[in-house]
Amino acid sequence: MTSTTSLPERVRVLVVGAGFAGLGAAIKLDEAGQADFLVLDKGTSVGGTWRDNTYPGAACDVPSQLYSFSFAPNPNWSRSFSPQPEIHAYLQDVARSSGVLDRFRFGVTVEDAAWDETDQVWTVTTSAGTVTADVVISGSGGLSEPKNPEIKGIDGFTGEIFHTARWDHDVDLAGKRVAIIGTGASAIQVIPEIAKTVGHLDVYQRTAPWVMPRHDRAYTRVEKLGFRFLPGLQKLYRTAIYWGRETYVPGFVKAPAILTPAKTMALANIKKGISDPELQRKVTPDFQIGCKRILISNTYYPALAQANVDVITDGIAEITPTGIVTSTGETRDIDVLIVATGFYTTDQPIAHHIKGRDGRTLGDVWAEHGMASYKGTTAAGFPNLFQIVGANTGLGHSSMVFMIESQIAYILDALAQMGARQLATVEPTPEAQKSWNEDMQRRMRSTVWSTGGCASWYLDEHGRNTTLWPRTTFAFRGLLRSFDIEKYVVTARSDAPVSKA
Ligand code: N01
Repeated sequence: MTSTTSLPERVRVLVVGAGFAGLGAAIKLDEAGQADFLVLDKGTSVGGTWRDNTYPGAACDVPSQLYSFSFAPNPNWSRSFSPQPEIHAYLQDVARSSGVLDRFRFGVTVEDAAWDETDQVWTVTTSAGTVTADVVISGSGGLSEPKNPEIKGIDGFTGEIFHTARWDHDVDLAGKRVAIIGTGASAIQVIPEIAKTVGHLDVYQRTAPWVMPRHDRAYTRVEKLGFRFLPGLQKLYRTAIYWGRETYVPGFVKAPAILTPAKTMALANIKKGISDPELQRKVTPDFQIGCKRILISNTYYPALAQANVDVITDGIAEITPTGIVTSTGETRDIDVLIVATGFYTTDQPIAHHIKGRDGRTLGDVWAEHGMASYKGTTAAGFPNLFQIVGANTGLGHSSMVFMIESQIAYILDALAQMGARQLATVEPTPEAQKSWNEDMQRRMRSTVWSTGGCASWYLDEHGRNTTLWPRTTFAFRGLLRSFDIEKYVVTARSDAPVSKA
């Protein structure tokens, strides 16, 4: 992979991030003949979250068939739910075969981006120098900045400590006393793997998650041959899974009673994996299923039932140099502390480094009214900035790749229209953005995410859901099918301001 850090002074389009979003954007820019673009990533290869999350047990909890670009099907999936190394390998293969890797610069951290109103360009400061760009496409990810818990004494812990998203493979857990904080999607994948080798594992659970059975299986030889030689077969699988999810999920979001059978299955999953009634009680959730992401695992509950694993539901009062003290005063010494405490979602650190037309950062703007955008992709006051996986584009039920491809198509159309109309800038009108966000929040009010009696990373500090998409993915695709320039303020290349198109 290219790893040089020499950057051009100026490019037409700068793409930040080399995950599904950045790679997909690069391929489509290339296909569209947009020759002058550059992709920057702080890591050493493509892959984004699928490069960074290397914890034991890391795997996709969305079916493999949905986890590829529509233009690059992957006949090599080994299972119905792909393990992380396979997804990372897939993205590397796609990057290599698409021939765009010479536009990527790895090991380059984007530090700041500021809109220059005089020259109508973005000035982007990076660890390898400054680049100016007419257009910035941010593909830095909605779940990419790990969030460490703010717990008294944590900085003074003298043992090994790391976040699941930054797994320290140099630490050998065999025989060690290990604690893990968190029981979300990452933790429930890690726990069964490490419970096999650690001496003792303390699982600090603040909220018990709903965990359904995982219908995972290895693909048969016949299926694999079919995927390779009958491309239609993979398309059929993919379409069936999409439609299955799309018809069911929007219903449960509004009418959680639809999930009663799922709740029954999740409760049976507890009973199947755990025989101790006290432990069963501890891990039984106390909120409406669907309010938080529904997790899937066949191995999580059996791992919790192992003799070398304890589930601790008392709050954490303090972390000492050698262990954890709970709110009841119990102290447990440990050698290694793993934090599985999630990511910055509604207050993304990168937003504080993107400065718009009036000198305020996206973070400043969001601090006032919460994360907001137009169509999850553009933002008033931030000309020529396109964010893939922006506000209200996340999914709990289906593939983000579908959403990402929808956004890429919208951005490519924006660039095409800018070219055809000789425009220097495009920026959504404040009215268009306001109306879009009001519609999002109106739709959110009656969803299980708002009414289900849980706190989750979907909601911001004001209780607004600014992360998830409340409709079908097909509706999203329809709305982003073409760049609706009438909702944008544009300026002509001559720099003469032009009123609304
Ligand atoms: O993070 P989370 P995650 N003290 O935020 C607890 C995606 N993903 O990394 O529930 C004690 O969900 C917190 O407790 P509570 C997926 O979209 C996908 O697991 O807030 N505990 C919770 O238990 C997912 O939703 C895959 O009460 C604290 C946990 O830490 C998203 O990433 C795999 C605490 C955080 O759970 C995030 O998942 C993995 C504190 N101070 C992840 N702070 C796929 O398979 C937090 N917690 C595709």
